[in-house]
Amino acid sequence: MAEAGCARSAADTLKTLVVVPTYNERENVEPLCDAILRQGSALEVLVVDDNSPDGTGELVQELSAREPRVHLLRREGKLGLGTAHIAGFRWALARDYERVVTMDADFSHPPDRIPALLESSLRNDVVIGSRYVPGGGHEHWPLRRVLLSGLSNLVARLALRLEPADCTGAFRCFRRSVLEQIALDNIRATGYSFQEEMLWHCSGRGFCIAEVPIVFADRERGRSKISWREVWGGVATVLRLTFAPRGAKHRAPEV
Ligand SMILES: Nc1nc2c(ncn2[C@@H]2O[C@H](COP(=O)(O)OP(=O)(O)OP(=O)(O)O)[C@@H](O)[C@H]2O)c(=O)[nH]1
Ligand SMILES: [Mg+2]
Repeated sequence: MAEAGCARSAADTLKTLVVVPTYNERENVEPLCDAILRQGSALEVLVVDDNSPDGTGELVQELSAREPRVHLLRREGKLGLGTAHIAGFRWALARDYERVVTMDADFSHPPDRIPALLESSLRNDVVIGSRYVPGGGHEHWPLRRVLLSGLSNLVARLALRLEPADCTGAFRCFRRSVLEQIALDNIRATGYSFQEEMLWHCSGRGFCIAEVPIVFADRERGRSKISWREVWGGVATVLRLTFAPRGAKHRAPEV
């Protein structure tokens, strides 16, 4: 029988921090924060800005003065996407958030899928917004990006024995307990390959990982920050983890 009455969504009940790393995202950051906050009353945003020369940080500072659900964490320079995520995790763990969602600032990750990630997180420890499950995909992506993403995922799945179909995307939801148990200090990838390394730790610890479909859109405003340096960083991360012991050794320190 269908459920009757008023049901509140997970995005209205689970206190959630959406971590958005930014570097030169002035054109995207304000509409993105608005779009995120519209998805549920329990959502807040933390922008982790690396002193963007285009003034993204100043813009978010003004925004946070008007909107108490928007927060800014400023770092002194471009320290990498992976360390920005870790800084966001630590910021959330120092407060009482139940879930942490991570996403890019350029609207590639559709904000209207945040509620689906959170609903799935009621049953799963880690939820990935996935391009590579039925219903998912990407729009307007140049062939070289399709190939790079496909190859990176294949390598991650084969070499690191990761099960998710999308191991490289940054649109994810973590239960607080996951972030408390992963030894964040042990994560060495500072750039884009942080995504594979984080998943490797989650999988090694036996967390339940699910995927919900998303359609990834190519950025319309601002410029890409991906570089060959990130590609080689990814190769180095995969090689390092392929020969690293998995699981128990990566337990978080006892507190
Ligand atoms: N704080 C911080 N954010 C970063 C850094 N590098 C990239 N970002 C952000 O990370 C997200 C992903 O970067 P993108 O340039 O969109 O990378 P991408 O999605 O692989 O590339 P495109 O598909 O071309 O957009 C964006 O929100 C960037 O602003 C960094 O060093 N520090
Ligand atoms: Mg992007």
